Amino acid sequence: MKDTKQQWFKDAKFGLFIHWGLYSILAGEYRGTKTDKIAEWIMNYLDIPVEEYEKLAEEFDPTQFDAEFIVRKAKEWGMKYIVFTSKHHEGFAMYHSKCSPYNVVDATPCKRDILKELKDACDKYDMKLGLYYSQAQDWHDPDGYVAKKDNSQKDYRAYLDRKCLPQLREILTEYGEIALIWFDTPLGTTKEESQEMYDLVKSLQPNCIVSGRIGNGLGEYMTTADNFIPRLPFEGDWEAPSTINETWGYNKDDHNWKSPEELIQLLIKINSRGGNYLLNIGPDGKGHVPDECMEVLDKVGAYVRENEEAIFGTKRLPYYPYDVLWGDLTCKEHYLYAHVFRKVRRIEILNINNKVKRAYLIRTGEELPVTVGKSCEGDGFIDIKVPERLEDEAYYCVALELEEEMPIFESIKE
Ligand code: H79
Repeated sequence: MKDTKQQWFKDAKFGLFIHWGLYSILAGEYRGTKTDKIAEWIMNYLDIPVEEYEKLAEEFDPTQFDAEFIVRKAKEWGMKYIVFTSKHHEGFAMYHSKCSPYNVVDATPCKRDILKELKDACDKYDMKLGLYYSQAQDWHDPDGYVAKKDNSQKDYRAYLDRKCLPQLREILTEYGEIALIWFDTPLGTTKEESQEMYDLVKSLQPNCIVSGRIGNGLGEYMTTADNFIPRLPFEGDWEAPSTINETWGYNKDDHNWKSPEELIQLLIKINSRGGNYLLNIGPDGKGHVPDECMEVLDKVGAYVRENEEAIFGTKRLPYYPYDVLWGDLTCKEHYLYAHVFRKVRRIEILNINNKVKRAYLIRTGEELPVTVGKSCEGDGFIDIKVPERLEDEAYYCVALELEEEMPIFESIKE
């Protein structure tokens, strides 16, 4: 079972992923050829030569990027941490690296240390900042791995010593406290090499969490596959990295945004199974986040903020053999939370052998009538009457304060 030993991570439940790099300038199209694959892979997928791709840096001038605005928004959406791509597979550092001139200060006209801007904003608004770092794939360094290509002639050790390890050292020493390092795609990294990276992170910042994808089983929490979640409650610390549309890096042609309702349901489902939802935005080459994306997140954020007590700090729901058809459940030690996603007149919950002290609508705090009894089939049964004015509404949450501590589904264990 994975354990970060960091209470903030266990409580967080909702985080913001930011994918931003030179690929954001291309926005899914290179010299008239479009990619319908994840847009940050465009260099690899369309075989763009390094000498061509690296010229993009000369165009990087994100006049619309405002770190404080993004951090304020994440806060407003109820998110507890941000993970930012300090270097993606393309190899371009989004901070002022001293060991590779291929970075956002030395190779661009804007000369802005984006990581510094974000970290300052996070500190100002008391937001945790974690960093994505592509440890094995580096399509710019001649000895970095490239997925789906022949890597047999690479001197990976030389790349590790020249770029990966020194850059990890930089991001962990030059920018204050870093909440976590989000490694990705270890490919041919050996167990010893993964261990070396792990030890380096911990020697520089013992409280910095190492994500699931460092490779060779070493991470401190489980990262699910991109856009996948476990079907059942899953023990230990875990996180589901997910997209709002179908790409991580900005793609101007991808307007397939999930609705606020879908995203809220996914968040609650992930939380009820014990995980954190790490939801991605991809700013464009100018640093602007698409308006449609912001509008969707504003609506998700309104639900999250209103019902924060039923999200932040919740625990994995004990295994429960039924889904409720009107919504979903989350819980804490003495609370069960009914997230209502459909219009209903009553909220019925089966198989709860626990006394309910009171039920209240989180939005207003008003108490709702609740009956606890046995169903005709003999199961424990909770029945909450929804106020008439809410019968035509959905997306609200009712809290049940419980007499005894969870777990509560005792009849299932028999
Ligand atoms: O950062 C995001 C992705 O870029 C990264 N993980 C998330 C968080 C990631 N790295 N590798 N993968 C995802 C697997 C990707 C495989 C493929 Fe492809 C990329 C399959 C389709 C696109 C390259 C391009 C190979 C086939 C097409």
